[in-house]
Amino acid sequence: MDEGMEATIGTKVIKLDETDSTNEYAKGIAPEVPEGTVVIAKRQTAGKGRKGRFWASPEGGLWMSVILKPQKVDPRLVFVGALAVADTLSDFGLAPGIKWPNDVWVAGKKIAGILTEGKAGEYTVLGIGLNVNNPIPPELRRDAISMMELIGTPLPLDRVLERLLFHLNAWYRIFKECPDIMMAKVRERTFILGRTVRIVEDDNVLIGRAVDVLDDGSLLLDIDGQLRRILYGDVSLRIP
Ligand code: BT5
Repeated sequence: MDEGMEATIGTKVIKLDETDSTNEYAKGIAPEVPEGTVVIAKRQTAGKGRKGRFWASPEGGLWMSVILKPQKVDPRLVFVGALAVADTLSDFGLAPGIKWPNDVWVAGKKIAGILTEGKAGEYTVLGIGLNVNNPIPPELRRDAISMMELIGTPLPLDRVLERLLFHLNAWYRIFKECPDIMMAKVRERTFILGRTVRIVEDDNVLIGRAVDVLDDGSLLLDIDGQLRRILYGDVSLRIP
């Protein structure tokens, strides 16, 4: 594909009132649609996080999936989403931080989550859930927050989407041209560095100090003076 033909994220946007999960919908159409196609739903009836965890998706939030067709599957694509969300939040005057590997937090609470899924050699679906004007279910209120709650007034969802698409395009381009530049920004935006964290992977728990995010996207952990690389996967990171 030559420069002039480069796909733009959001040229084609499929807007739905309701679907089970925009990631599922996007995976269903991915082979037939051009790269950059976006699926967005007002509400999801079965919004999901990693490992099939539940993602609360009532009306008012931004629930969307971007269909990408990179040359090869790269776990660092999740950071294209995290950085674009973080830049969008900054545009609205908020101070976001990335919680490796796939969350964006503001004021000590989760405001967005990213879920990438794909089929090797064919497509990657970059799912983004951002709490904008939606209510947060009571059981999540201790750990989750919305833009409306932080800013004190509802926001025009279209405007948030427009900023997000702008930043997604910018970061996807940087990712393709020079992923190390993207990773430098991830490092800058990652708020857990220097802190003690708990990594939970199935039954295995590791406690250590988060030292760095490496260029391949992994997290460097200092466990009692021993450095250990934690690969991006289905690990959860908690702050004790
Ligand atoms: C994630 O998973 O954070 C990825 C979430 C991706 C959601 C988007 S929405 C559009 C697209 N379509 C989908 O079906 N999914 C994507 P994970 O790291 O596993 O975190 C899940 C955990 O976040 C849950 O177990 C809850 O504790 C918490 N959670 C659920 N809903 C939330 C919400 N609305 N805001 C903040 N935290 C939430």
